[in-house]
Amino acid sequence: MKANVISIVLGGGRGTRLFPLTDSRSKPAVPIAGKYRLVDIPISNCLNSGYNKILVLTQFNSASLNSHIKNSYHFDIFSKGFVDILAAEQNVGNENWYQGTADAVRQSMKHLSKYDYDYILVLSGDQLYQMNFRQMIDFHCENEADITIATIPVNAKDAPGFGILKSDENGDITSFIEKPSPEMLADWKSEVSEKSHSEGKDYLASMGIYVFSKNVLRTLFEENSGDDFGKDIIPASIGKLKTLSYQYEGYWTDIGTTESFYEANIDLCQDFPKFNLFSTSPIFTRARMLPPSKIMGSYVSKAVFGDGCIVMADKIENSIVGNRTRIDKGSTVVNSYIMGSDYYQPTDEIVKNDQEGRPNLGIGKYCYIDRTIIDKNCAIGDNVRIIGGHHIPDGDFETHSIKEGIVVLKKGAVIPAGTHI
Ligand code: ADQ
Ligand code: ADP
Repeated sequence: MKANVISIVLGGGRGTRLFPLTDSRSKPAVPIAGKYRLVDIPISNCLNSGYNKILVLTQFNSASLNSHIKNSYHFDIFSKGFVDILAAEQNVGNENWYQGTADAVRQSMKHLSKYDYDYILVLSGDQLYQMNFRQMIDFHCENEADITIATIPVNAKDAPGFGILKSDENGDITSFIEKPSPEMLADWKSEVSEKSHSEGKDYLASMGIYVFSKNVLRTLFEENSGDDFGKDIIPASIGKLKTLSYQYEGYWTDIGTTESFYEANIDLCQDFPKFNLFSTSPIFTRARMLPPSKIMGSYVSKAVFGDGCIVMADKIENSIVGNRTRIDKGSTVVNSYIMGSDYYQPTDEIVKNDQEGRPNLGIGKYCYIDRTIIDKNCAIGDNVRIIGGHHIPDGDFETHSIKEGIVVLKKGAVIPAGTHI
């Protein structure tokens, strides 16, 4: 029998690691892969697993998140399904923003009381993976666990960025350290398969995906005032509650920083991306009724296009071109992620801008764009060169930021003709 589950997507703290993409929107609303939003990933995993009661917790309730959720996820009235947003600032002052992952869930418990559920599935909002949660929940129920943590083998370089654990042959977690230093891991041994050991993945990491039995979580919150699952709640449960490791072997990556976000997007353009967009388990998003993309005279290789694009560029390579992107003739876009535009400019506006020398939405003529993320609704004039790379130092400017060699044009930025970045 299918367990009665409510899913909670942790939609993000202040999202500073993704700034400036999170400057005017909450993290779950950040566009990925040319036509989706970050939040579509955990929501699609839930829906594909058969769980359709979903709450998204976010620090601020941006208009784009609201409209995306409202317009994307409609349920049959008989299904009892929903995707609702709970924003921290709706009920408390700014200083009472969710203090951490556990605090976010703790503050939402009063809203949960109106729903019927036996298990809570807690998910991160900034991970790219396809996972059937049904198998994890069944594992939790069959083993009568109090808490089940999804885990994945990682290597020594990545281990300090995660919660690292040891488990016994039954999957019982016997110790857990949140973000251990390399010294702490010196003589650490996790239970991983021979295959994982042979790939150098000797440490078992928490994926930040948890199943709690309903009353267990209530009691934990009553007895523990900690704000974080990884730092406080999980370590306090080891040895006291039946806390199991559910090992996952598929592709999973954290996309919480500008660099990991960029890499995950560009990987989608490769011959065999680690994350399969073309899978039988669909990623749901808003149905936009846009026309197909039109490409004229361009050399295109390893490129992923959203809908409704008009492209006359010379060359597009190793790049994602998001919905409604317009790229004029003579331009080259390589190793870049263009998020696209929210609307088309009317023709008379385009003509007027051309006459008065103002850039139009999209990318003008004879531009060269490399290693750049272009947020939505940017207008880039003719002969603009934007070339990212590790040669340029980090910085924050009016129209763009530079992080780890990746140039990020801010939403709605207007880049005059001839600009070089
Ligand atoms: P981190 O990913 O570092 O470690 P954290 O940054 O706290 O943990 O975020 C987990 C998720 O919750 C992210 O989606 C984040 O955006 C969101 N989040 C953070 N603070 C929030 C808040 N105040 N309100 C709402 N959402 C918030 C965690 C675990 C580790 C584990 C890694 C796996 O603590 O043990 O290894 O996830 O990525
Ligand atoms: P996406 O989900 O990719 O952002 P949408 O189809 O949701 O695309 O459209 C984005 C939003 O842009 C819509 O809410 C739409 O109302 C808004 N929009 C439409 N025209 C304009 C405009 N001229 N200026 C700014 N926003 C606009």
